[in-house]
Amino acid sequence: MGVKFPKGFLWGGATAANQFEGAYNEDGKGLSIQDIMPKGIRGPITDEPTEDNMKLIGIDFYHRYKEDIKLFAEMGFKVFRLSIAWSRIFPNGDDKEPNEKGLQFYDNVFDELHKYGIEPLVTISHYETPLALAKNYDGWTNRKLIGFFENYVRAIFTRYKDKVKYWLTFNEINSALHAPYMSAGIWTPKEKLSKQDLYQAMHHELVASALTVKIGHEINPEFKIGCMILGVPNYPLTSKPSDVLKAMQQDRENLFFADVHARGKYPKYMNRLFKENNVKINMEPGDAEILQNTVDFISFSYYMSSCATSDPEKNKSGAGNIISGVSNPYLKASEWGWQIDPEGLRYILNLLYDRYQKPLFIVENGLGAVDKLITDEKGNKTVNDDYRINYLNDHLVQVGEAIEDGVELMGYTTWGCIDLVSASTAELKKRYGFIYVDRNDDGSGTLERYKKKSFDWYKEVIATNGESLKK
Ligand code: BGP
Repeated sequence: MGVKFPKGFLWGGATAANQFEGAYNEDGKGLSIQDIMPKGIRGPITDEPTEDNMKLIGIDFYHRYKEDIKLFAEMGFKVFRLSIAWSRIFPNGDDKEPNEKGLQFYDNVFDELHKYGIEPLVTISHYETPLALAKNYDGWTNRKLIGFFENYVRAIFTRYKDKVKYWLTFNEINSALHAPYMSAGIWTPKEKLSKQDLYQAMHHELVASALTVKIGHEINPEFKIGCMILGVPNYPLTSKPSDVLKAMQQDRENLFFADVHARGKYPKYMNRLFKENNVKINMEPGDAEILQNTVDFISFSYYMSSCATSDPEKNKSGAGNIISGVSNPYLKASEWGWQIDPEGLRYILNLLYDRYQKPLFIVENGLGAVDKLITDEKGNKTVNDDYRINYLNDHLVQVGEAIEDGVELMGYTTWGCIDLVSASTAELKKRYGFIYVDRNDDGSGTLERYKKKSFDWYKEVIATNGESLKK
C-alpha cells in the first residue's frame, strides 16, 4: 500500500540563487554577502571575492537554466523553488532603479518553467543580502532596510505579477538568531552584537515581511505569500519536567517568528524574554498595524529534530546546520552529523497545523551526502544513491501520515534537487540532488549533469502521487 497525497499536491525541488546560479558579477549584478563568504557560516569573511568561493560559479544555472529546467520537467515537477538574487535586481540594495538585465533573467527562467507547466515558488530573500547594505547600513539592524526591501519587492511583484503566484518572504527567518551575517546581513560580528540590536533587526524583518504580504495582495489578490522558518522540533531529552519546559522554551525561540507571521502580533511569552535580556523593541507608529497582514501559508525546512535539556553538563552542542542542539540517543546521523528523524517531520507538521490552522508547505528536506559517480552497464554515468532514496521515502511516508492526521499540506520540495553549494559549509561535495553536477571543491569538473538513481525514483513518486512510496 502506497501513501495518499491530495490531488494537485505540489511536488518539486528547491534551490537558492547564491548556491547555484553562479555569474556572481555578470549583467550588472552587485556583490552579495555570500560573495565574500567562501567557507560558509563558520568560516572567514574575505575582503573581496576569492577563487576558492564555490558560489561565484555555483553550478552555473545562470547559463544552463534551460537544460536544468528540462530535467526538472522530465521528473514531472509541478513546482520549482528558487530565489531571486536581490543584488541582481538592486546591485547595491539602495539603488533608485532596478537593473533591467537582472529582471530579464528571471523573466526568462519563469517563462521556461511555464513552458513545462511548472509553477515557480520564489523566495524573495534567501541569505543573499546585497553586500553594500551589510557594509553601509549594518544590514537589518537598520530600519532603512525596510524601505529598500519595499522597493525591491514592488519591483519584482509588479514585473512578475502574472508569472509567479507563490512567494516566500525571508528564508529561515529565525536563523538570524544564530547566523546574523548570513541571514540578516548584519556586519557587526556575532560576538559583539547585542540582543537589543539583534531583536530590533528581527523586528525590522518581521515588519518588512508583513508589508510584503500587504503589497503583494494589493498588486495581485491571487498571490499566495508565505513565511519560511527553519523547522527544528525540540524533544525533551528526558521526562524530567524541567527538560519538558526547556523544550517548550527552545521551540518558542523558533516559533516566535511563525507566531508573528500567522497571528499578526507579538506573542506574550516574548515579553519575559525581552525583559530578562534588556531588550526594548522600538515599535514605530504603524508597525503594529502592518504586522496584522498575516501570511497565506506557513513554509519550513526540515532536516532534523533536536533535544533539550535543563542539565548544563549535557547541554553540549551536537552537529547541526544553523541551529544545533543536544543529540538524541535514538537517532542515527548523516555524514555531516545531522540526526535523521522522519517521524519528527510528522510531529512538526502536526505541531504547526495545530498551532495555526493555516496551510503548510515543506520547502526543504533532503540528505546531504558524498556521492560516487560510476559508469553503469549501459555506459551511462550515474550515482547509486539508495541512501537518498531511503531517506526521502521514509520522510514522505511520515508526510503521508501527517496528511492522514488532518494536516493541510500544499506541497513538498526537496532541497537541492540538483547538486549545489552547501549553505553552512560552502562545499560542493555535500550533495542533495537527483541530478549530479560534475564540479568539485577544488574548482575542477566539467559542469556536466548526470541523472542519479533517485532521479527515476522521484519521477515515479510524482507520477503516482505518492502511491509508489514504500511504507
Ligand atoms: C537550509 C538553507 C539552505 C540549504 C539547506 C541545507 O538551512 O535554507 O540554503 O543549504 O539548509 O544546508 P546545507 O547546504 O548547509 O547542507
